Amino acid sequence: MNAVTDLHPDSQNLDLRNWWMPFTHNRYFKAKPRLITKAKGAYYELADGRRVFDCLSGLWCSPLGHSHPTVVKAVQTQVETLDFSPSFQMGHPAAFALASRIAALAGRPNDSVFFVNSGSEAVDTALKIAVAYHRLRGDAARTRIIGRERGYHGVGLGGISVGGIVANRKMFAPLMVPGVDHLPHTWNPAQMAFSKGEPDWGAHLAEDLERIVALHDASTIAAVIVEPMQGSTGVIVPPKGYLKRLREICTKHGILLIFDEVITGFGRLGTPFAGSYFGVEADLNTFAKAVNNATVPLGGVIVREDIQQAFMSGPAHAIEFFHGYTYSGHPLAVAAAHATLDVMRDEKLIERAAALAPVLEKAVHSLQGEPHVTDVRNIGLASAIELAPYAGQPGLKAIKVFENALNDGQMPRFSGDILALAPPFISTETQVTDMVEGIRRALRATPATV
Ligand code: PXG
Repeated sequence: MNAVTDLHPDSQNLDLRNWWMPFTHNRYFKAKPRLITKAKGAYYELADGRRVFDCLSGLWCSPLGHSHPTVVKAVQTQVETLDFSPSFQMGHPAAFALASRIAALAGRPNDSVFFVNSGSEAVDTALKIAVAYHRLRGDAARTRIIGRERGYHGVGLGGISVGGIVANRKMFAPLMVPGVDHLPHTWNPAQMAFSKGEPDWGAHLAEDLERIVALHDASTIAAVIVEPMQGSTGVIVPPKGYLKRLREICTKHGILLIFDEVITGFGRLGTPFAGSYFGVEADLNTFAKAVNNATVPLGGVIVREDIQQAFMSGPAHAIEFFHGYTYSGHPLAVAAAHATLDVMRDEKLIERAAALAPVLEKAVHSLQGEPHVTDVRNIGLASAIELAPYAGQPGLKAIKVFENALNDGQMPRFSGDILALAPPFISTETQVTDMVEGIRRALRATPATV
């Protein structure tokens, strides 16, 4: 029996049947369970006691590493002080302070922040705000939304409609939001394989938005939503000038631009948000994950001041936006966010992510030429390695490499035949280079055929 198949000492007694696991090969997993029992700093501890390096910062969400004492203390104190506070017609001070803090960090101190509990909710909230905004301004025909192929915007009905991953869409086609078009994705291996950072080729792909506008007329289009860097489908980095061009076309036609910053928000590119990295400002920005180091679910939407003001026209006693969640601005999530932002500021972690980015770039691109590797992509403290699939068995190669990596003390993310590496901001340079060496060994240990 190898180490992966026998990770839990009590696996005989643990009943794995009832938890239907999300985005997981449930049958494969339950035959070969991989159980995590603890986490501290940049490492997870598996049920057999082995420590593995957290190569994706959880699921892109734990840049401080795990159980940072400042965050732990903040949540402990909060649960004893105010464990829950209704946010419909009541409010608690820390949530207001957090909204101000996030707006300031985004360099948009007058903007509003709407709190939700996940990236999926943030996306659906942003789409609602965009469509309602146009209607409130008397532009009610602006209802179409433009997403992008290979986009991931969570699993809400809005998010899968604008998203561009066929497996997430095809089963649910009758439930999807009507009136959605998709821009082409920007990954073209013939033009950009093994590019470092932003590829030189591909800015012209933004012109496809003009084609969609010409097809439907700008007067029918509410918003364009894109991830500044496509995370889930394997760190697809925007070509130089692409996002700027999207911004120009949106502005020209009165279309709102939504950046889904669920992965890029709070430092992943070495800047607070991707907008500042690319020098392109969106009208609405979604966020989640790293905002509070994922200690308690939290997400949100940053809303440009005048967009929010468009909602403020009825009588003052009337609700302006019929939307919200029981847990919007949950005190524990908010406390974890304040603590996370304190740590990011005090330990200069966003600067550290920026400083580690070239270390990751150099290390991960040294995998060019290793077995199976057909592309390496990177930006900020994020990277992906594309593998040649086993003939007729898509996805299996990455599972094999992942299993070898886990046995080597590294826990990368695999999805399809892509591995993603986006280590915590607290990582040392050595941990980053060791991570890549572990992946190299895992690639070499993986057979060419099965
Ligand atoms: N938007 C973007 C850009 C995301 O990356 C979501 C929305 C949805 O967030 P929630 O909190 O509803 O899951 C995401 C989530 C991966 C991976 O391995 C990525 C995500 C989630 C889980 C795994 O790339 N992104």
